[in-house]
Amino acid sequence: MPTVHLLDYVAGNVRSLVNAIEKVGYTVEWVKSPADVPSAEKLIIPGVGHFGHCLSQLNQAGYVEPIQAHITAGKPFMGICVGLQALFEGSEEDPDVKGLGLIPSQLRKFQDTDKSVPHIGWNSANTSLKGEVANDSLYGLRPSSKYYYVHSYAAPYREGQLEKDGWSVATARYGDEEFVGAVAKDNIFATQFHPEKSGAAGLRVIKAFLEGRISEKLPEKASAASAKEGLTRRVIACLDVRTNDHGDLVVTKGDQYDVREKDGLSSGGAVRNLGKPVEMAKKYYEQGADEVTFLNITSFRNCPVADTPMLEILRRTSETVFVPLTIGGGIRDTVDTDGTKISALEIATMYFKSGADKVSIGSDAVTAAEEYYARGKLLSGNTAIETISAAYGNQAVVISVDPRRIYVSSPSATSHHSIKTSIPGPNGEEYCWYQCTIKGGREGRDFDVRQLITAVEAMGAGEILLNCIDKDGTNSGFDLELISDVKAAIKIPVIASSGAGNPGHFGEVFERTTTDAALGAGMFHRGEYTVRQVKEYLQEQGQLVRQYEE
Ligand code: 1PR
Repeated sequence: MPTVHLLDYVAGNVRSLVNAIEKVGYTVEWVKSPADVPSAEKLIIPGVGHFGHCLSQLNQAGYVEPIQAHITAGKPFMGICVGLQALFEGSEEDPDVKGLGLIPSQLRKFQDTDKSVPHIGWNSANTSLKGEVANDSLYGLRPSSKYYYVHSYAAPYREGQLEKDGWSVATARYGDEEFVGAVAKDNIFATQFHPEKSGAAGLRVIKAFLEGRISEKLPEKASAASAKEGLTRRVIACLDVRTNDHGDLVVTKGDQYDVREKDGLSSGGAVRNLGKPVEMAKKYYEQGADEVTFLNITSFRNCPVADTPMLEILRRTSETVFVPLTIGGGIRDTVDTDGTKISALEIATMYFKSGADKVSIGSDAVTAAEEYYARGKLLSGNTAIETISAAYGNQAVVISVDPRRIYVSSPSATSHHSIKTSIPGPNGEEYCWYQCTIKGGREGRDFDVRQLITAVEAMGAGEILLNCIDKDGTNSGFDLELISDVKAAIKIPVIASSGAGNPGHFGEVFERTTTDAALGAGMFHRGEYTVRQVKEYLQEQGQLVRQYEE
């Protein structure tokens, strides 16, 4: 098999890139030291985390010169995400750190006045080719396709500026900001999006780079005429995974977090078994899910951390599922079965190396946020949120919130942030506050969702997975009041979760709130609706969605 050299300089989450490269028929050889670079024919630099962190790592390890020599020698070079950003002179993210300077401009942070930052999700990469080549693709990029982006900083696009220096550019639009999605010149190609996480469209781009197919005619149906610009509505499938009473790992689903079968009026039967995690993830990928989330809802007690069955599930899933994978459950500092202390960062690293792109933190985030307030809103620097986001970037840290409504007769009846609700409580109460819970809803805290989300945003979380115990498994639609209240308080993206029972509920949450994504579980697992049906519905309603590509 032909080979490609991959430089993993931050112990990053490159499993999915390796899988994508292998999927298109190449094998990966690792660049382990600067001395390996000259023997590389094709070189890929993926980028994870902060611009400054990546560039300083490259500098300190002595990679900058060999990379420049590789590029000057005219050998194929590809940069991904921060790997694209490295080509620029510098970034607002870390003004004191220099980029490679091949492109004489700076990266800027997206404005967050009217949109969430980071920019997370599926967006375009439309080439600015003009004239005779206007209908050609650049490294397999198609105007009709969408690609997975996740970043807070971007190179603003100014028409003609890069082109005058011989660069071909593909752009995307986020709100009213147009930015560089990909660039190419001679032997250099770089993408701000993650092709390895962009389904078949992304695999096509990796293959075109590896095969040196810089430009070719676009198939007619993929032409610019069929393209719609902008970020799509993100639809996520969620799999709650746990061991059943026979010790098998199964996908389960609760009603208001109770995952046991109900026998007549009483609960407490067997754990609901809705299928096998790896097979179900693949099925949802093929139905067009934009992301797949696994929640390990029992954290597999009494098992050495390195043998956690979830690692194997991620390894196998990431071989066939080329969209972002999130894993939650048990991400916290812990003591292993042999007494060794293991940090949350080490656990997250194991998950990333097995194919996860993001980790989701539930209980530990509540504890960390409570401590943050107890310290007078001071960061400690050593919480799971802070350590993981420092190493892998904010976008890799999702906070899973498990709130429950507490009804009150008036706002003055509680010290917590409350809302007026259109769904009155059991005694006709017109107000409620949202209580944070831990341990899968088993323990309620004297702490509200507003306190939690503002604290975790300050601590470096990149996204909120907003469940709602009252709505979970009810098929009655999302808690729109909760979602709107959370969206109003923070800038990081929010994934609406709990209560989806049909495609109309997805339409409703995107129509009536500014949520960034919506997640469903039970309605997909029970086979009542497919992810494709949800997307078809959204499209009929005039919402922009990503189409699944074979
Ligand atoms: O606290 O960091 O160890 O993480 C534990 C994780 O496991 C948390 O993310 C928590 O939400 C999750 N979890 C714990 N117990 C349960 C349970 O159900 N007994 N599942 C549980 C939470 C909720 C959603 C669900 C949506 C959509 N699952 O993820 O998928 O509510 O469901 P629907 O569309 O069918 O209504 P830690």
